[in-house]
This record gives sequence, structure tokens and C-alpha cells, in this order.
Amino acid sequence: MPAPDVELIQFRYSPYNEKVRWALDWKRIPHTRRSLLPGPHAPVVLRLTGRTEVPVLRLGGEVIAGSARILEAIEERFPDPPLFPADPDERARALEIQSWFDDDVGPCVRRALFHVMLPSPDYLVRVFAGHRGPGMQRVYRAMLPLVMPIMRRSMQVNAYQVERSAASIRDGLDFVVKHAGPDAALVGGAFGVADLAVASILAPLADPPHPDMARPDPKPEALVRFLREWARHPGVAWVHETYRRHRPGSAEATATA
Ligand SMILES: N[C@@H](CCC(=O)N[C@@H](CS)C(=O)NCC(=O)O)C(=O)O
Repeated sequence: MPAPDVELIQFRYSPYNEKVRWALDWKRIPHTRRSLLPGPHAPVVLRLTGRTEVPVLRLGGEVIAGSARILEAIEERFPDPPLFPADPDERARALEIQSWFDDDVGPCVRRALFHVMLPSPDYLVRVFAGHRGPGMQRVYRAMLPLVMPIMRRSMQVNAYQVERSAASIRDGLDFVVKHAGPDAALVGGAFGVADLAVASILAPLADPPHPDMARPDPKPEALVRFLREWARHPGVAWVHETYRRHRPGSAEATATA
């Protein structure tokens, strides 16, 4: 059988993109990844989907946007092993948890993270453009002062919103501590879409040692402090445990720029 034509258009290290990487890797689906730079990505993605958000998955002739829709399409096309619970109530519960983390906790985690990373543009270049050559890294570094205010506005990175975000993040972490059952699973006693979604969205707080999510070292002091503060929460230990048990290595076939 020929290898399926699957391409993930993504940002490196991004939690919503991590959901899709994890699903592809967990189902051992050979795929390619095109890692775009935040900012210059906009016209490329706009042409594909009419919006600017990644992840986007090209699956054969289809272009699918949004991590939750992509996971559904992957499950439909590659049902084995199943990521979605077979029981309808458990499935509904898992999708409800995913929506909460996607729509509420995720933006708060991202806002808190960028609050500590935006003052370090050289580090942002290493995070997002570390896979590109030195010339492109210099161009991206020169462009960042133009892109950063747009990022600040779109993610609402300001003192008031950052402060409010901490409570949502804590709610998310408390939830996993309260609801993790056997095998650390949140729904139905076995690893599935809820665990994958929640662990991906919370991963920036945990910095799990997986090549797709462990941001480069050395990290700026503010980021080190941020990780140290959240590391005290037992929900962060759940993220590490879920990565350790269930996050396989990459099924990426060929790295593309
Ligand atoms: N709900 C969307 C959220 C995706 C999202 O927020 N993507 C961010 C990266 S983490 C993005 O593409 N931001 C740039 C933009 O919106 O232009 C999903 O689940 O895919």
C-alpha cells in the first residue's frame, strides 16, 4: 500500500499542533510536517483555509483546519488503534473535556507563556526558527519587533489578562489531579483523546522531555522561573506521566522546512 499523503502544517512546540503530532505519532501514521514561522505564516495558511490558525492537515485531497476537527478526521480515516472512546457517554465526556481545554485553558496557558517569552526575542527565534538556516533566522529576528505587538494583541498578553489566566490554568491542573483514574486516564480507564488533548495543552507548563515539546536550552531566566513555579502543582506531574506512558516518538517521514 502506498504511504498516505498526510502533511501537517504547523508551528513548532505549539500545544494545538502537538495534539495533532501526538495523534499521528500514536497511530503510527507516516506524515510530513511543514513548520511555519508565526507572522509570515498568515498569508500561507489564509490561502489554504481562509483563516490564519494552525494546525492544518492535508489528508489526501482534503484540507482540514482546527485541532479537534483534525483529530476526528484522523480517527475516521485511521480507526486503529482507537483514540476516541467507543461508549457514547464516555466519548461525549472526552470531547467536552477537550473543548474546555482547547477553548479556555489553552489560550490562558499560551498567554502566560508568551508573557514570559515575548521579552526575549532572540529566544523566540530559537524556538520558532531553530530549524531554519542562519540567514532566515536573521531575517526573522529583524521582523519580530513588527510581529510581537500583533502577537501581544491577538493573545491578549497584558498584565490584567495574564493575572486572570493563572486561575483558569490552576482549574485545569486541579481537574486532572481530581479525575485521573487507572493508567492516569481521565475518561474510561484507558488513554484517549481527552488525555492527549489535556496533556498537549498543559505541556508548555511542564516542558516534557519529548523532542516535539522540550523547548531549547538555555532558557531565559523568566521562563525557568515560570516552569519552576508550575512544577510544584501535582497536575504537572500528571502531564509528565502521560507523556512518559503514552507519547511515542515521531512518525514524521521527512522533515520539511
Ligand atoms: N482552536 C484552534 C486553536 C489554534 C490556535 O490557536 N493556533 C495558534 C497557534 S497555537 C495560531 O495559529 N495562531 C496564529 C494565528 O491565529 O494566526 C485549534 O484547536 O486548532
